[in-house]
Amino acid sequence: MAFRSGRVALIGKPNAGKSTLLNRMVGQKVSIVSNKAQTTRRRVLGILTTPEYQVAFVDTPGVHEPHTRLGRAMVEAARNSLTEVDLIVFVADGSKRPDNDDAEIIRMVHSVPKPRRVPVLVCVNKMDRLRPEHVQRTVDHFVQALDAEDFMLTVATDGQNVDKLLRQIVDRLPEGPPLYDEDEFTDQSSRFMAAELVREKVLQATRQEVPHATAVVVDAWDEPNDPDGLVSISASIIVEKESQKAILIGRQGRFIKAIGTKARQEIEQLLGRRVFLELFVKVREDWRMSPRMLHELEYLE
Ligand SMILES: Nc1nc2c(ncn2[C@@H]2O[C@H](COP(=O)(O)OP(=O)(O)O)[C@@H](O)[C@H]2O)c(=O)[nH]1
Ligand SMILES: [Mg+2]
Repeated sequence: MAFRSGRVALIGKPNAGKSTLLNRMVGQKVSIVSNKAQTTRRRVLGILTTPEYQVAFVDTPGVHEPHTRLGRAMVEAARNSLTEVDLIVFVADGSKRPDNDDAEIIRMVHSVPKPRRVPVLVCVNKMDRLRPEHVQRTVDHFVQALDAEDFMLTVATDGQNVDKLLRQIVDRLPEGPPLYDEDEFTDQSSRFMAAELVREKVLQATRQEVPHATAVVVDAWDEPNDPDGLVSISASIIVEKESQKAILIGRQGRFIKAIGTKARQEIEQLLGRRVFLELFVKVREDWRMSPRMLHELEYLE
């Protein structure tokens, strides 16, 4: 069989499990995951290459009503991805009833003019939380609303049916040569991914307004030539208020220390090298409104 390759957009409302699904399919952690809405802030590319095919997945920020400049950039990133791909996988949250947020994304898919519209697959994820009597209704709803070619029920967290979904995807890819090097698995820099891993640990450990108010930027990265030497990374966690800074530092700095330890372990896995990670917390009011800050954080393209 001829080699197949193409781009596939993962779209769906915040928290549906898009990033978890992406990491599963790529077999590498390329996109951070938490139970907070809007964990993914920009487009993330995850590439899977086998001897038969290459799939470049585009993980998008969940679409939502944007209130800030960051929010607008996130929705824009999701919308742009729809016309730059060969296939769309609409990821639905099977633990919830179809709602307005789903409808909004379905409208977005339909807003692409017909000649540029691409085939859609429906993935009803979190089927471990889907009541059996609701399966048929949920699937029918999304397949009809999106005029989808096929569907799959998945549990992204344990990988159930993810291989079958992948098969459905590959079967719809055009024949052609690979678009990316076979050893590439993302388009993100190690620097950006390290910042994201720190942010993931913050999101997983905090609540309410802190996750949305947090950004992370790597300030310094020192990689010695000796492969056994420590990679020294210094990063700033940016928040909007002094009270948030106090939460993140914690009593006697214990909170930030725990975050640093968890993040360092994952960065070491990512780089395959030992890491010294130094974290600072800084207050920047309104960073989500500032184009300069959003550029520095690589959220604006
Ligand atoms: N029960 C269950 N939880 C899931 C499943 N897939 C993802 N999750 C959880 O749902 C939350 C959101 O996942 P994430 O991948 O960040 O969603 P995204 O916003 O669509 O990218 C995380 O806490 C995941 O662990 C699933 O199949 N079943
Ligand atoms: Mg995500």
